[in-house]
Amino acid sequence: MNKASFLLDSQSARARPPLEIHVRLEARETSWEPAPGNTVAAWGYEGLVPGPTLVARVGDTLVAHLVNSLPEPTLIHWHGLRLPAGMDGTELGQSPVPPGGHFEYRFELNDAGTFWYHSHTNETVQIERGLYGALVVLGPDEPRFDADRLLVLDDVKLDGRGQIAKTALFDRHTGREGKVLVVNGRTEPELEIAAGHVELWRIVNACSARYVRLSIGGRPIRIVGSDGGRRNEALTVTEALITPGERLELAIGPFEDEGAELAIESLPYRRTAMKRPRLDTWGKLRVGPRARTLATAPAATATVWPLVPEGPLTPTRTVRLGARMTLHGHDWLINDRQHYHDAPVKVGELQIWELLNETGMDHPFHLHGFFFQVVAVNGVPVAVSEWKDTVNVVGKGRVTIAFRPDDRPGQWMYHCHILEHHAAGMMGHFEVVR
Ligand SMILES: [Cu+2]
Repeated sequence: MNKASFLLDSQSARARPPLEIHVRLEARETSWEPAPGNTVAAWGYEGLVPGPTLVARVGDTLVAHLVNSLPEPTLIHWHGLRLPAGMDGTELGQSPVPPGGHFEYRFELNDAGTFWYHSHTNETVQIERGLYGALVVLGPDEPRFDADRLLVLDDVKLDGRGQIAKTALFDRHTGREGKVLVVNGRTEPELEIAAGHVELWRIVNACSARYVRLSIGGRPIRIVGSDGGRRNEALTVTEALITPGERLELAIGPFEDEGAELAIESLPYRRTAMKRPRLDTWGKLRVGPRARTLATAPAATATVWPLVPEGPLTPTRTVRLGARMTLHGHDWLINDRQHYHDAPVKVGELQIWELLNETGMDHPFHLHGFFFQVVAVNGVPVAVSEWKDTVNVVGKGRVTIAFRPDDRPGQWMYHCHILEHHAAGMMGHFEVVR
């Protein structure tokens, strides 16, 4: 185990007027040492894996200068951000930035929460090699925790020479999972929390396909936030599923037993019949000497009002997640098509989409640019208390989501966040029109 802190400097940004934050994100070849003694050829923003952690406040303007020093085109997608369509960083809104080219992303940060940025070109290669990073946006009235930590989870698949393995045919079907588990780019971190302390942990699942059913030694933990910031009320659990693309904000502690060692692990989860579920260890949390807590109650800071009134739900659209066998393996489909061209939606018009999974495998559904509410699962209404941009749809399952597009017309997309499924066609695009 390697001692780590993963502390986020969330204090300095807290009490200051809104700023324009300028960052340079050069995508370039670099070397990365995920495990001690194992250096791999990687791609990183500013040569780092993950890329620089960006910390900002609601009301700030982020100006990110992408410089492409890779041998192939690239783009940066700002996952979860409500920004103009032209800044979303997909090939729908801009041309890929060629080698030697550059692009300036500029947008205001409207929402507090834990977000991430990543390549949106040839993702199965570019994200796997390290082109991702976190963006944390602080709100005006953040509750106080004894520590604010960021844990970006990723898995890396190495070949026999200890280098990042090439894409295999099987990856296209099941999604790529690697045996090397890294948190903020490092294996086996060991963290310490003082007995009596309550910390905020922001978790990002940056894996290509791996589902994380997170457990901290089986202890009760409280979910205080999700993709779109804080929940209405904290939800106490002993495990939490985080699918690729999703984020969770957790209140960890207080633990009373000084000296205890808790495993940070993911419990077995069966997302497909093709993979045997297994327990994986990400790291360790040691309970250190007792210290006085300064944390305030982490509870309810958000007021998330349900978009849809109680009563029967009539979907405005059905999005079917499907697959078909082909000569080169599987194609992954939306409404029987690869890269489905969906109908436009109108600014201000309530959208109720039924996501219908026709396959036997789970798919994490990601909508670009707009937060949604999960209003029903398998037709059964659920209480709304959070905003999401990525939601798991279990094999043969049905999830109903609702959102109301605000005035940001343009081309947008949704897709499965298992990167290989997205690449193999499980993606749709639609226009938001006035
Ligand atoms: Cu999928």
